[in-house]
Amino acid sequence: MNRDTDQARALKELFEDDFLIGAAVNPRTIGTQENLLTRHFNCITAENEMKFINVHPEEDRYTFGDADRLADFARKHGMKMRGHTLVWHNQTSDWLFRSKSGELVDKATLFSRLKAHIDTVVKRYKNDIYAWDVVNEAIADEGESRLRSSLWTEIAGTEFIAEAFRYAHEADPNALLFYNDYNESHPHKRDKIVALLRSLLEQGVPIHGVGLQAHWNLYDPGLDDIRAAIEKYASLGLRLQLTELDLSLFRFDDRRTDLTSPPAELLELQAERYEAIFRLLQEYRASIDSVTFWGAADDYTWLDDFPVRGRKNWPFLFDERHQQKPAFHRIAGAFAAAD
Ligand code: HAH
Repeated sequence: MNRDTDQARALKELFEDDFLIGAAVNPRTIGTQENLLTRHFNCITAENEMKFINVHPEEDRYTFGDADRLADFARKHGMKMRGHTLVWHNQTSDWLFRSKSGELVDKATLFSRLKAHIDTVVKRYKNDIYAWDVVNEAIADEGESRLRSSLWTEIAGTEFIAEAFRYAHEADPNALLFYNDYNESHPHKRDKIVALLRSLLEQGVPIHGVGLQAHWNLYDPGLDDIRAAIEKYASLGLRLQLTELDLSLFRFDDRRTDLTSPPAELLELQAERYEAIFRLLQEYRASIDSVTFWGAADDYTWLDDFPVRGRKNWPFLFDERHQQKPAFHRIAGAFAAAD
């Protein structure tokens, strides 16, 4: 087997018959990671630059500079682009929910503002973006109530979800529209997500797929839970995409912040788990259209500050110098043999 960096096949080529391979990017990483991104990936997502607060800080002011730069990068390199995200409880401008005097607005006002936002953003990128995360993380993690409490539910109950999909579909009838969430493979939350999706489909809401964020770690979730989740979502007739894949070396609440390089035995576990995950994803390639990582290489990951601030993490297939890690070699070995 050829393990030479330059001659190894690109990730996007290993899976060209299966799914797109994406990476989240930002204005800095399209520079610092340009070679890696263009060699191994055929799709990008803006990490933050298309979120509500980034593009629409005031009612009468849109700020598209950074988002445009990322869309230009995709176009220049012939990469596809996913849009992230139109409705979320985080990183959303407070003005959206309030009148000039600071009171919460009524449902009709919220919906007309939401429609204007979605219309402007989705139309602007209709030639660049083929799939949108229309609603992000609306389901509650714990407990029996289905939806997460937020200003959205406080003002508009459950209806904002269906409305957002309708507005997005009107703005770009060609875009594929996704509901996106994390802890998507944990049975309790999974079943609530399935119930939401089923009810949207029953109402005739234009929804085409479910985004499995896939913020996973070496231990959790189990492969059986990932498989069961894929089967349940796929059984609804929806398309599946992994939208934010990363494999943390730590359990979620591990507080250790002393590591400055990744222990070899953890990189080996990570390699085994990445191989097992990609084997599973390939089994379900008929339902899965794309696998996007929430970054590209270990020099930059949101996990360095989440959920434990200052806990350096190494979640990807490429290291801090953009060299292939044991996990990349495992995948390359496992999937090159197949052709
Ligand atoms: C995601 N939340 C968001 O979708 C993305 O926009 C952001 O840049 C990073 C991660 C994930 C998340 C989680 O895994 C656990 C708790 C809260 C949020």
